Amino acid sequence: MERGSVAEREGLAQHVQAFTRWKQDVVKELTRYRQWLNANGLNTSDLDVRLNQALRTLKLDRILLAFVGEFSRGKSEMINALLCRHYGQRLLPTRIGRTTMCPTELYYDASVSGAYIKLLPIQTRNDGVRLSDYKQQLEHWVHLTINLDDSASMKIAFQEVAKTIQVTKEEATDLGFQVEFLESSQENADKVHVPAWRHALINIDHPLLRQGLSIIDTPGLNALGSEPELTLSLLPEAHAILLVLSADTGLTATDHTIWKDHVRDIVERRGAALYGVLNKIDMLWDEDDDEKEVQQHIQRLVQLTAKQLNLDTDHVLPLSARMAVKARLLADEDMLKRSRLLPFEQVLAQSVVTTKQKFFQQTIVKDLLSMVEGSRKALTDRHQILQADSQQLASPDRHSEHERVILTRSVQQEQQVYNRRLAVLHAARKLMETQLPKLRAVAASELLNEHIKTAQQTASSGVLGRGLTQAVGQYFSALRADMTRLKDEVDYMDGTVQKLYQRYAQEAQVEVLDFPHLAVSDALFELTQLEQQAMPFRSRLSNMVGAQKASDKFFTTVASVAGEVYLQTAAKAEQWCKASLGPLMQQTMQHRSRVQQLMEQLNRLTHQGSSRDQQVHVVEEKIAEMDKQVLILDSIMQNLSQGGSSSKALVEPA
Ligand SMILES: Nc1nc2c(ncn2[C@@H]2O[C@H](COP(=O)(O)OP(=O)(O)O)[C@@H](O)[C@H]2O)c(=O)[nH]1
Ligand SMILES: [Mg+2]
Repeated sequence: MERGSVAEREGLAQHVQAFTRWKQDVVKELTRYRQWLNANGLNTSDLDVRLNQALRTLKLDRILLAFVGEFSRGKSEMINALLCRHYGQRLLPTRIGRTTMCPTELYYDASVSGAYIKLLPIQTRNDGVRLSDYKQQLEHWVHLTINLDDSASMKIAFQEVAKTIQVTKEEATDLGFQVEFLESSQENADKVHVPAWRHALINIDHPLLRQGLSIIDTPGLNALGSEPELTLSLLPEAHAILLVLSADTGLTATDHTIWKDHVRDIVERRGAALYGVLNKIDMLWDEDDDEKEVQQHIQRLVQLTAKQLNLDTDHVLPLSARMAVKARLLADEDMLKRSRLLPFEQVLAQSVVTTKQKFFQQTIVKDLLSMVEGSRKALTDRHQILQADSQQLASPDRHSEHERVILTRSVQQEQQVYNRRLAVLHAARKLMETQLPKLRAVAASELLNEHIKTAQQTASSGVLGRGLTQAVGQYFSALRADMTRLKDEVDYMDGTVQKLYQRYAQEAQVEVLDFPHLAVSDALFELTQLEQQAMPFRSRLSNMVGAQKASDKFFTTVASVAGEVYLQTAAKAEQWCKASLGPLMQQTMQHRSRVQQLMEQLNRLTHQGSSRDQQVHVVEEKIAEMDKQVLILDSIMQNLSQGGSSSKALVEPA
């Protein structure tokens, strides 16, 4: 057990823990429901796919916090403040000057044993392979084991992350760095220091990380500018971005550039929560300063920063990371309070954890509830029929011949309706089969490769710098043109599907069902945003002398990040096309089981040879069994909508 005051118990760790428990509860109910479906022979492939998807989303779910800012703003110290209580010591080394120039990810992976640091050599930038691909090939990384019980060995391991190597200025440019911002070598005037590692992955067992929190610590501006993938694809995955500033300087020109070129558009594109953190507020106190004046000064700083970053004032958080670390290590509540760490943690918890839980409630839980409700409805329908059966059996003056005639007629009628439903469904399926190739023709990997090739030709034929700008522009136009065609196809199909559903409803004399829709416009928006995000890199590279290699690599990165959006959308369109008839299929199947039930009933009536008592008994047993099943579903529904059986929900159910 960790030590902890009342205040500590309201911190980030507790929120994250409660959220994890909540997710586990949802998984538990989902599993119960699946078992129920299987036990009752009611699992369809359509339902199973939906359940599996939900399960995967819940299990893989992580909360990602990204720390962004110029070096020495105290990002590493802030991460220490979040994590140090558990270890009783600082985790990351903090130093004055350009220390960690290597982006670092901290997480816990339960599938491997032992803490480690994995380091990707900086030279791998030369081979044009994306970081995300290297993450799949861990054999290319240098592996260091860390011993969390031995602080000296930990220090050495973490210091390795900050190691630099000396390369010539040309080599540094090829690697994408702006030479004028690099430290020169003491021994050789032609050489400069660059970080030895391109990226670090740190796997450690910490309660917060164990619960699914991951942290990205990014280096300053020059390192961000030299690895476009961070801005274009890693940071956009974050749920909250913390732009770390120093309270003693406020927003500087470099801070502003980081915000403008690397943060602002991500927030627009992905809707991540953005916070400005004013660190080092302890520097605002002098021995004899009046407390009230200092607080007022902090408040003014908060307001100014909020205005500069276009944020609400409650998104600017004053903090002293150094004080917070000290306070946690000494368990000094007073100091902890002055450090303002807990309000900071609470805001994070509120914005990330609560928002996520709400999102899950509105998507996965809602979807689950509607599935369970569907099953319950099917059960109660059957229940009614059985009840009618049982009443008939029990009534003393039954005219079984008359009943049989009526029942036979209704079986025939239902069978006809079923056949009509099936006919519409078959026609619909055929239509979708002919549509699928049309979707594939407007957006596919072969087309994407063509666009890349054409743009690469433009890049190499143009004047340096200009060529790159033209190539990127041309590439994005081509992608957008395909996406627009895809959108037209999807919209057209959506209309067709709508008509099919109407025809089906007419034939079956039921209400028109709702079906899933797909918004390709989201992808179009994302492409536009991505192109905008690539803009600062383009101008930076065209201003860099001798940056041909860096330009080529930049294009490869942009092309592949945008290509992912393109291919994912094409895949989604295909999935959508296949899934759009799901509700029709499910209803048709339900109708089939209704016809079967009526037939069973008819059967019972025809074979009245067995004693009436026996029949009554069989039906009543069935009803009792069904009542039990309804109760199980009710309890699943109740647990789901109340936020789990064992834990207290963080937010009110939607
Ligand atoms: N006074 C003061 N110094 C801090 C604070 N947080 C960090 N520092 C110092 O600022 C320097 C840089 O910190 P570090 O965490 O390495 O910054 P990073 O480069 O942004 O990761 C170190 O000397 C830290 O001790 C703080 O809250 N107050
Ligand atoms: Mg650092």
